[in-house]
Amino acid sequence: MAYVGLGANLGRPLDTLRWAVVEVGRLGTLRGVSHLYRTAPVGGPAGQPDYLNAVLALDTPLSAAHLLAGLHDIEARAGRERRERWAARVLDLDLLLYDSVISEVGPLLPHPRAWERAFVLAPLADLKADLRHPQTGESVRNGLNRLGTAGVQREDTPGWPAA
Ligand code: PH2
Ligand code: MG
Ligand code: MG
Repeated sequence: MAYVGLGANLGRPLDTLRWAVVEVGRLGTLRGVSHLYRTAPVGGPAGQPDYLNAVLALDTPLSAAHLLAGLHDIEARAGRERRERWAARVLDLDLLLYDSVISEVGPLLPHPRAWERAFVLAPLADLKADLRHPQTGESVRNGLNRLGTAGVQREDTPGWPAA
């Protein structure tokens, strides 16, 4: 199973994320869609709009590298422009986990900051709270308790295909 983080804070984030769920689903078989979260921006320039974040679980025949290429292609088709690091963006798709693969080349796995960000762990906990970090062994639930959920608010949105 692969887990993909979705984020957007420019344009029409809800429409973009809805579209992205369908597009990411075409890279394999969707096994889960988290709730949607409205989250305060972490890092980057001051004054950014809030993000909408979610996480998808995907079974895919693609390798991690091909999956990441597919995610980048979807970002590009959403009109993503790569500017300064952590700048506001139309769509960000992050490969968080790919089975329990640990990799320090190619796609970095697990995503290096996944267990440091409540905007990742809160939606991931909707799908699999007992999932453990392949290196540290910390569960998603414990990581979220450690980080706290300040700035991360579940958004119950009609029509969102939630967990
Ligand atoms: N993504 C970032 C930087 N900061 N903050 C929130 N709330 N949500 C994100 O998805 C996010 C962020 C870099 O990818
Ligand atoms: Mg990101
Ligand atoms: Mg990214």
